[in-house]
Amino acid sequence: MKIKLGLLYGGKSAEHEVSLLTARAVSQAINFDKYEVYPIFITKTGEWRKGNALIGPAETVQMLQFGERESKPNNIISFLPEEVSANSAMETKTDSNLDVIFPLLHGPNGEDGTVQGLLEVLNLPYVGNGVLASAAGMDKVVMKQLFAQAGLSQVPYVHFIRKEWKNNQAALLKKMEENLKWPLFVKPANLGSSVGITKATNREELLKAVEFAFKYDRKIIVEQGIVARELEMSVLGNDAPRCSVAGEVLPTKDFYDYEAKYEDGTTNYAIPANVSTELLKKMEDAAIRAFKVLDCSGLVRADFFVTENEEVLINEVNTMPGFTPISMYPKLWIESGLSYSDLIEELITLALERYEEKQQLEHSKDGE
Ligand code: G1L
Repeated sequence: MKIKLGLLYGGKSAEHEVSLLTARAVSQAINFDKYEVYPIFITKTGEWRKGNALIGPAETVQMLQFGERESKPNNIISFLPEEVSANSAMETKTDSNLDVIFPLLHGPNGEDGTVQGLLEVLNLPYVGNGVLASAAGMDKVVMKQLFAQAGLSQVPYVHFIRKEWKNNQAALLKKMEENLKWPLFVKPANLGSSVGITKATNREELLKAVEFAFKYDRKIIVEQGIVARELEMSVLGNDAPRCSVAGEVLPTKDFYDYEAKYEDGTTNYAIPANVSTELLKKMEDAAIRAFKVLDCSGLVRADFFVTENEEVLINEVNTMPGFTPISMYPKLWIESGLSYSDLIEELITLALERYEEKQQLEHSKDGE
């Protein structure tokens, strides 16, 4: 029998379209001899629409954006495996149940651990990071604090919430000006993409940048800008993760911003990056440490700054990186000898392995 795979995509976030394009790409790379693929489309207004099994790869995103009439009722309960909704003594999986979910969602309603939490409650295996890693990886401040704990080097930063800014603005400005060197990068703590980010080269710009970032989050982070190369590495696995070759982001703009990243296509990459064996080794060590301290599973893309004297600073990790065949994460694996299809296959296997292992755990004393 074929494995029933649910492709979960769309969603309320700004990256609805990216998600659709990614779902199309994944559908085109999946082995239909092995998997029966069920599309689960979340509309921009947040309605869930489960379609019939795809008969083959989706040629267009329109094929994945079915309307109300072509889909089953949008009821999350209909996603409940029967052993949860009915009787725990029943057979574990029935025909109507999905065996594994591939979530392709970004932003506050999919990348921050909430969708992963839903899938946990439903007791459904799913691809990629779990609740903890997804949530921790979405908050730049939490992530940095964990990285520091793991002994990873980072750029100096200051963080605060709106209330602290309101009450202690002078003290916070003093702290920033004393501890950080210009230019500064002001960012909302909680966003996956680059919205709300501004560069500030003096106090006046800093004040504006802080106000701007507070439009997007109640918590912000101010990082010291540095002159450095931007290198990235893909990590794949569960308990024994491994690293791809390194890639380098060669920005043509002032900094790697939202437009450069998603819209104008001006960013250039070097894959593989031109790096020494020692530098590669330092990056691999840091990428694995970051993966472990965030308790990642499946995958993570680790982003670094590398200074002139080859000091490796971790910038962030992305628990749901861009995932079309031309995105950095898959490209680094393709360059490392793992095709896009094989990468997808491995991620699904890792999801099932993690689920099986978790099922073996006891939930009470002596398994009562
Ligand atoms: F399921 C995986 F493999 F973990 C996974 C899920 C989602 C990898 C990458 C992504 N990425 C995205 O969903 C997106 C950033 C393309 C969404 Cl807009």
